[in-house]
Amino acid sequence: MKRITWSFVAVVTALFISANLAQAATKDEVIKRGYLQCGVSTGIPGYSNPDAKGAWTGLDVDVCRAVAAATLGDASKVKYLPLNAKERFTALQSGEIDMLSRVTTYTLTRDSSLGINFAGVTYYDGQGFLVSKKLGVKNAAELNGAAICIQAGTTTEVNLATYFKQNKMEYKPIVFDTSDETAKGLEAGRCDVLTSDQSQLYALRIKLANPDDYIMLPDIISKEPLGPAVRQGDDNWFDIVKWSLFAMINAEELGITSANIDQMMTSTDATIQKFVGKEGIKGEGLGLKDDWATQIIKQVGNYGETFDRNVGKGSPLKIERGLNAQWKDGGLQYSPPML
Ligand SMILES: N[C@@H](CCC(=O)N[C@@H](CS)C(=O)NCC(=O)O)C(=O)O
Repeated sequence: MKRITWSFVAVVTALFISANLAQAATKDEVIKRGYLQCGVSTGIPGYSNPDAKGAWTGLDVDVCRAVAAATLGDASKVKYLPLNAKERFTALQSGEIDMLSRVTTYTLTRDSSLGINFAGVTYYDGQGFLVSKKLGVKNAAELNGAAICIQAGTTTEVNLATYFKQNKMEYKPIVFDTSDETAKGLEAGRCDVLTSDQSQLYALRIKLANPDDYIMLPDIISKEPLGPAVRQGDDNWFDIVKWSLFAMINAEELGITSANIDQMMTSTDATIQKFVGKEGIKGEGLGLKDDWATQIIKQVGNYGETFDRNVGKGSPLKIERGLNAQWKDGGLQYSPPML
């Protein structure tokens, strides 16, 4: 009896210790290593895209940079790992990356059965259709019998099947592993239609030799809230990624920008003082330096700045804020308060 009791205590203690070790692991590893390993796409302009010299930019890239600024005090300390849709979750599960920031839709199945947690929404999206003008169709209801290019291992595949079944239509899926192959499939006429999250369709269109030969249909057939994900079992790291994104969203709401952050340091406004780490819990709750949020804004900018520069009016994509506007402006971007 006594032995059973002791082995029970030993197991519980071991579980408790391993849970705590897991909790400390990712942040400590990143700090020890000196850089963050961030999983991104193989190349989607505006979201995560390398230039000719291999320098990465994009909205998803800026989330990696924000986490590096918060954790290491330096947004440039990131190693980007390009991953196609099929590879992305394994890379996170195996520990090859510390976080995934790659146009990835937050769904029940992924959040509950892959050992990962979504840390928020960087971009509210929906699935659309990019169609060759030659096809002469005006909306998705006219796509019966079309050959449709699509990427393997995505929510896109599932939504497409559901949509066509519900509408009693047929289609021929032409499946590729990377976005470049998918776009080439459209250009080569292997398919008449390319379907994906609408943001990626805008991004892929600018990569085509003749973008004006293709039109975006008005239909949106799904909800695609895209956001960063981390491994389960490391609550501190989960909080760091979650609050790095919240800090960017909050800063925009509070009017804190990369241009005025230095003046904000001397603000007497209580909410701003908490944001810049002069009052309140500062960095303690996340186990970071008190200037963690300040560094994000200084080095990366607030959510609105990164949206505009990468995908919005200051970028070739010129995407409207739409659902991604602040809640006060009729959008869905809403951060819990940093009190
Ligand atoms: N949001 C969807 C789709 C994500 C996705 O992988 N989209 C393709 C669009 S073609 C892409 O970005 N590919 C980039 C790549 O393979 O690197 C999901 O999470 O399943």
